[in-house]
Amino acid sequence: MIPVITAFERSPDRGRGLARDMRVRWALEEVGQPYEVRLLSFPEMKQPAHLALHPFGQIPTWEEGDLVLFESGAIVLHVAQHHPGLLPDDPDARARAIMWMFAALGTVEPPIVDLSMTRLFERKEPRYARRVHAVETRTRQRLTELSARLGSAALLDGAFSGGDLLMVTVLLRLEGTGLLEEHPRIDAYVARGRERPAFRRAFDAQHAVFLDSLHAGGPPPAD
Ligand SMILES: N[C@@H](CCC(=O)N[C@@H](CS)C(=O)NCC(=O)O)C(=O)O
Repeated sequence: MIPVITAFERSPDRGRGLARDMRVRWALEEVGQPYEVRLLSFPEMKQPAHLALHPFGQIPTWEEGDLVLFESGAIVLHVAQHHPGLLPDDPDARARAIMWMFAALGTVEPPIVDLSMTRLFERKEPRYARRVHAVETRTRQRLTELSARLGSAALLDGAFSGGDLLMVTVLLRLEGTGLLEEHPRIDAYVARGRERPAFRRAFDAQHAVFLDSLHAGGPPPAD
């Protein structure tokens, strides 16, 4: 059965691959599984039909027969558990790969999302500069710690895993901020992720949605 995922009809990131359907698309491309995409407008995401799938009215979701999932991390883990390619067979290595998936979403993503939301929505607030500085400091700390752990390794723990996939998608949000460049090892790590053919296929697929949205009625609001 071909799963159906949801994604923005008009992504606010203008096709930069930062919306969370990107990580699900990438996981499916890594394991070679076909999928379909149902595009949603913002109003549609808040309608009862979508809220029945996703209690918070967000994307992505996953529909596969009777199974409905939300939360991109849970969806990527589901893909990884059902298809070879994203989790090692060795039980200890598998547990560590899942640990890195949680670390990406639970420990590294929060300050990064906080930083981009602050820049997006608080620019006119009186304490904007102080707030950005504080969130950048927290982000830098995580990057310093991650870089120390990565060391000279190409990947987080041996072979490419769902942990790397989620970590790279989380770090991608920092492109253009200058923070990645402060950590050449992490910068190179993200570049290695971007160079994977499966990443490129997933990126192109979501970018095509952005290009279609331009043809359909003008660009979405800039982020
Ligand atoms: N923790 C959730 C976050 C989902 C999320 O924030 N999705 C965004 C797009 S990347 C969204 O739907 N935003 C619109 C909204 O919250 O109304 C996940 O990883 O799936």
